[in-house]
Amino acid sequence: MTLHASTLILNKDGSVYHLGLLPEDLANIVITVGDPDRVPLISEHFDNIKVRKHKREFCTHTGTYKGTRITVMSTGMGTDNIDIALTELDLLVNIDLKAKKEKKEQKSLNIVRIGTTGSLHKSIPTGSFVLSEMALGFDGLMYYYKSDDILETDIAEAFVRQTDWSPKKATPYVVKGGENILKKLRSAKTIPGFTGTNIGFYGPQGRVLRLELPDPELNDKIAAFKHNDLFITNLEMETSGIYGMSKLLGHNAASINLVVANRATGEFAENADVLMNEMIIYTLDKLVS
Ligand code: R1P
Ligand code: URA
Repeated sequence: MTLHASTLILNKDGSVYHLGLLPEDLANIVITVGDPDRVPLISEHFDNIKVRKHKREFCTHTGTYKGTRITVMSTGMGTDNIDIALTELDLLVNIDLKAKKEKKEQKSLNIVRIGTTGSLHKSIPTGSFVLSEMALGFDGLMYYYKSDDILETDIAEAFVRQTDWSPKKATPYVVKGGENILKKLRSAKTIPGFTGTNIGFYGPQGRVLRLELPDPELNDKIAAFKHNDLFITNLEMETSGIYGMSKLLGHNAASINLVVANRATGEFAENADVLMNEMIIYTLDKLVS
C-alpha cells in the first residue's frame, strides 16, 4: 500500500516532517532526552559529531562514542511528543520514504531515554539512577493503537482498584521495557524501576501551588500501590509512551532516569548537573560495552 502525502509527510529535502531527519542521519542506538539542552551534554562525550539538526523541540546529534555510532535526540516533554518522535524514528528505518511503502525487512532500533524524575519514596534518594523495568502510563496513548497484546492488563486493573482511579481521567496502562537493552544497563548502580508516566508536572504529579486538586491524596495512593512485589518507584513524563510505541513498532527500549526530586521528603538535588553527567557517562559506557 502506498502511503498518502497527508499521512507520510515529508519536508522538501525528503526529511521526515517533525524530526527533520533523513534515514542516513540516524544510528542504530538512539538516546532520547526531554531537554534539547541535554543533547550537547551527551554528544560532547562523542569522538566526533557528524550530524547536527534541529527542528522544533527535536534537536539531534549523531556521532561515535568509543567507535560506536550513536544518535542523541531531544523529544521535548510528554507522551504526545513521544507519539511523534517514536513514529518518525520508525519511519526512518522501516519505511522506504521514496516509494512511500513499508520495507520488506523490518529493523529494530535500540532506544534509551536518559531523563530526570521524581522519586516517590524516601528509600530512593536524589542522585539515584532508576532503570525502568516497566512503566505505568496515565496518558492514554496506547489506547489510540491496537495494543492489547503488549499491555500488562492485570497490573493496571489492580492499580485502578487500589487507587480508586477516577474514570474522568484516561485509563492507566502498564507496559514493559525491552529486556535486550535493559540487561545491558542494569548494575549495582541502578535501581529497578516501575515508573509512573504522568501527563503533566504540576497537578498530574500532585504539586500544589495555587490550584486545588480533586484528590490531594493521589500521590500517596500511587506510592502505596502494591501488586505482588511491585510498587511504583518514580514519576516522569515519557517512559510509558516510549515503551509502548517501541513494543508496537518492534524496537528495544530502556529508560534510565536521575532522581532530581524526592516527593516523599520534599528535597531537590542541588548538584543535578554533576549527577546527570555521571549518569550520561555510565549509560554511554554500558551501551558500547
Ligand atoms: C519535567 O521537568 C521534564 O523532566 C523529565 C520529565 O519526564 C519531563 O520531561 O524528563 P526530562 O528531564 O528528560 O525532560
Ligand atoms: N521530572 C518529573 O516529571 N517530575 C519530577 O518530579 C522531576 C523530574
